[in-house]
Amino acid sequence: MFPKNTLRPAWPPPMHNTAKNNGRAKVTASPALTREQHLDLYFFMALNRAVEEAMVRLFRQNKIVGGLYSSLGQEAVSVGTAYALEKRDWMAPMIRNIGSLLVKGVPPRDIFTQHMARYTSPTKGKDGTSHFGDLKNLHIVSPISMLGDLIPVMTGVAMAGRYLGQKIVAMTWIGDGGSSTGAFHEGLNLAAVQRAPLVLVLENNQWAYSTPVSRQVPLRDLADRARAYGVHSAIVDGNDVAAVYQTAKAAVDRCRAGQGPVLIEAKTMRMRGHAQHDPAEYVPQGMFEYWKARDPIERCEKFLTANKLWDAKTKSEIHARIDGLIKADLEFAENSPLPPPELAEQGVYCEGPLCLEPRWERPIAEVTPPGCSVQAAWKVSDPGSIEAGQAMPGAPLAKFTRMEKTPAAPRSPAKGSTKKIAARSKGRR
Ligand SMILES: Cc1ncc(C[n+]2csc(CCOP(=O)(O)OP(=O)(O)O)c2C)c(N)n1
Ligand SMILES: [Mg+2]
Repeated sequence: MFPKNTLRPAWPPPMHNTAKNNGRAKVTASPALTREQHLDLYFFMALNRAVEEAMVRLFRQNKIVGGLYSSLGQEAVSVGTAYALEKRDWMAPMIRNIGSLLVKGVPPRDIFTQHMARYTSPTKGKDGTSHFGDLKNLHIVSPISMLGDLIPVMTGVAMAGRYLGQKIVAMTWIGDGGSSTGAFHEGLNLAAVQRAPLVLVLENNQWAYSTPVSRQVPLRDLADRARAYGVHSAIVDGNDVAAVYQTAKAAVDRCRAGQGPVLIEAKTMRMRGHAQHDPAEYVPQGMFEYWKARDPIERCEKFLTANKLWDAKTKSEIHARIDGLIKADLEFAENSPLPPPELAEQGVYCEGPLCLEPRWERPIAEVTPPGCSVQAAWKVSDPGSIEAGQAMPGAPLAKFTRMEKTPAAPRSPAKGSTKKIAARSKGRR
């Protein structure tokens, strides 16, 4: 048990000071963003929200197959971090990172068809959530449901890139809850010791299912976990998209320069329940209000207006573009068929150049039936049940032979008396 006073209250959350970065060395500031970059970040956040709003409507119409997880209020984290990656870089998103998929180049239609399990989806209707990737073109590794497992996987991707001399950076995301898994710690340590070019975004959205951070970690800042492994870390206001981007860009640059992995803790808030089934009644209402007032999209809008980076016309053009995209891609998804039944047996195993092919050391014919000289079955006469000696159907009945009473073998002469040995072993206990 930790002493009570080391647990920080769940709410109100201690607001971090991004300038001081909670005592950490200040992240090297990237050059200020251009107007285009600011508008891009806004576009992707608004698109992220529009895609998810459309999917909530689909869910209510019973058209979504499987779970639907909301990233409402967290758009700046997905968008700002992924925006720092280059085309050649790799990423592995989690369930609340639809924004990062959009930034990397996945069209909304893939996200709709995937969640609706349509034949036209990236997994051809085999999976109902965001378990898909694109290894060939976009360099996206599919999410893994087991929290934390993507960290060693992406460390491996980062190391492979370095091995191939590609100067790539790998990025993945983890939640506050996921940062307590063994795989998180093992993966982070591996990345640290290998100095892998890995950016790990720790999305601290204050909740893991219904557990507040303070009930699972006795730390004020989850970024402190990186210190245990000698990993460079930064804390950023996860609802400020420009700050998220700048922090992520500095981390990516650092990785590319060969300075080892970086962990970024983005403080934000899950504004919905864990998934659609969860009304999140356990969250204090005031906590929602606190974070609603810091909504990343509204904050970005205010910033763009205050800095005269857009006008009403630009804003409506952006939204018209988003509306058009959503309408066309939704129509495409709704009109797409479900997969044909015979597809169930296809594409289950890896095919193509990325597969590990068996290396046959002997001619295949020699080791595969019927030509093979070795019978590929054991001869078993007893099924191994609790009734010892029961014969397998068709197998010859086992013979029961009475054990002959054999005279006991003469004992080797004892070094000490039995009493002495007993006394010695007693003393050892
Ligand atoms: C190793 C493992 N344990 C448990 C789960 C079940 N699970 C799925 S999501 C989740 C909560 C995750 O919380 P957090 O990491 O904070 O991410 P968030 O949902 O807040 O984005 C849990 C416990 C899992 N998928 N993997
Ligand atoms: Mg969480």
